[in-house]
Amino acid sequence: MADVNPAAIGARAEQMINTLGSVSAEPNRLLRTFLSPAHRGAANLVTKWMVDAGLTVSEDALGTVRGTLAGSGAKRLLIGSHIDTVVEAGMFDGPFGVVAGILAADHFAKAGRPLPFGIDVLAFGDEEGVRYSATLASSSACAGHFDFSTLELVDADGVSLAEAITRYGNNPVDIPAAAYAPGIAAAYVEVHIEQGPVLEYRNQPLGVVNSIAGQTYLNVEFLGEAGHAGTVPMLLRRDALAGAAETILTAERMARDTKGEVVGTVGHINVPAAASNVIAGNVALTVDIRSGSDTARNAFVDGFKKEVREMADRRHLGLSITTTRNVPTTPCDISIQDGLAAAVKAVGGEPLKLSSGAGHDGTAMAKLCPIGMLFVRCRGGISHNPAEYASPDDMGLAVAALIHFIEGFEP
Ligand code: HGY
Ligand code: MN
Ligand code: MN
Repeated sequence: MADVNPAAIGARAEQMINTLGSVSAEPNRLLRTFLSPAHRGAANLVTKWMVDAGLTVSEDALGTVRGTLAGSGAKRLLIGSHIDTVVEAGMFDGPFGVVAGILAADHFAKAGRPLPFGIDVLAFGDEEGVRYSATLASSSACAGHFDFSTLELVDADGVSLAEAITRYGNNPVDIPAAAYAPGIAAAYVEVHIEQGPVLEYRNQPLGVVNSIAGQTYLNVEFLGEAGHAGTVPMLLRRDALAGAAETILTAERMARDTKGEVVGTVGHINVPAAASNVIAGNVALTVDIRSGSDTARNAFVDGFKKEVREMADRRHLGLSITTTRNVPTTPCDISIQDGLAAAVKAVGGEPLKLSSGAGHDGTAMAKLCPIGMLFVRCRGGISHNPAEYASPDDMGLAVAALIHFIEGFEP
């Protein structure tokens, strides 16, 4: 690929990432949630980049921006990722997959010779699931399996997803039109930062993903008895926050005991009537449980629920545990893995295979077509953190590898 200059591409990628990274709901931290004004701003910017790259751009009812480069055949290779972020996010998680797709499509648009298939670059708006408890709404809609019951979910301000769609300028009745017709999508490929330390540890810029970890999300709520912090004897308390604290440590201990097979995280806790001098009567928390093995994850969930129930009984706490997400491990297509491995080699890398502990839109897209993922090294393995960083050189190699993959792809 004499006409591909990874260093120049990497410099362009860095400039695009920095520009997109400045589109935020807040001045002092990066926050872009689904169907928010910041999402609109990011979608407008991505649209401009896609038009500049010579793509035909459309947008569906869930705000997915789709840039199409027509090919001589009807099938399309889908390349995408998400432009929504977590709270106080890094700039690369999601956006680099969209930027990489645009730069690769730009390369073929300028090559002047049509590929035997089209390319669709997709910018999804709901991968992180920050605004609504469900997630992957936009990629699920493209893949034809949107869950219409999620339209009734409400955000922290009580705005339903249906209302958010309307406020964004769209109409929920148009959601079915977002789905790809059967037989059009040949494959879905996502380029994403690794969000872990393996590539850096192995001194490799790129890696090929073999599977995306399964996830179980539990919402755990305790009902105790609110009381005066100064007057209620310790033995007479039904302290919901102390029960929640024990639950957090139970998740951590049980996950550590699996020696890496399962990871468990409590990242959010809510104490509605929190006050320093009040024994908490009601507390809710979320538990994020993941594993590359569905058997191990499900066994962990059963054991964890049993321990939490026994603890709640001991503390005389009311308890409700609801499963808000249960996603099986998603394997990446072997032939796509092989194509990406050949592409990594072509740009001078060693095609390490990694499983992804992070979730991705590929999980939703796998119900539509075969999927693959290319990982890019990120500094310190840090992600979901403003310190998240991928070098221009590594990003340039990733786009060069993606271009090589596309050149060898046979739908
Ligand atoms: O949670 C995840 O793994 C993804 O970043 N949404
Ligand atoms: Mn993320
Ligand atoms: Mn991501």
